[in-house]
Amino acid sequence: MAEYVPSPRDWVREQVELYESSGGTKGTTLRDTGLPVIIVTHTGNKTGAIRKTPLMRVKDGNGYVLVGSQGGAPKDPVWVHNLRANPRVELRDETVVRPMQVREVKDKAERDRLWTLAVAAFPPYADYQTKTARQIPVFVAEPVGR
Ligand code: F42
Repeated sequence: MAEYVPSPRDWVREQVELYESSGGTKGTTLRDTGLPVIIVTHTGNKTGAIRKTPLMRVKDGNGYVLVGSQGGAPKDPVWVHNLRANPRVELRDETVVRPMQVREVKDKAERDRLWTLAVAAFPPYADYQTKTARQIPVFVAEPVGR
């Protein structure tokens, strides 16, 4: 079994701890926005360690849209590289935890549709895109059988 290595950022690590230790009943929203958050458990592409990343919840049917915005920072978040290398993840949405397969969305029409959904769920994503020269990566996570 790989080891779980928590985020070095205090607020992120603390959100993951509260979310998971409460079984998905506490710490499930982003600070004062009240908007829902999911937890994606994935594998480090260099260390093989278990990583847990909170992201905004953007639903598309049975699937979820994962947006690598990192507040409009100049570089993609590290978890984006992890998902590209290891697309099998576990996704927690409040009390429900499911294995999922992740795929990066490259097709322009599909990305445009999902981006619109993402901005509707979390409007600051639009501002984050204007802050950075990179195109913010978008993934879909879809449930897989156990
Ligand atoms: N970030 C987003 O990008 N989008 C969101 O919608 C979002 C929502 C959100 C909601 C609540 C919340 O608490 C946080 C939220 N965040 C959101 C922030 C998100 O959880 C991440 O913290 C952020 O995107 C930064 O991701 P990151 O993977 O760059 O995290 C850094 C701080 C980090 O953990 N770095 C690790 C470290 O130790 O420095 C690296 C961990 C890692 O995966 N290492 C790899 C490995 O192999 O283990 C190797 C790394 C490599 O070099 O390739």
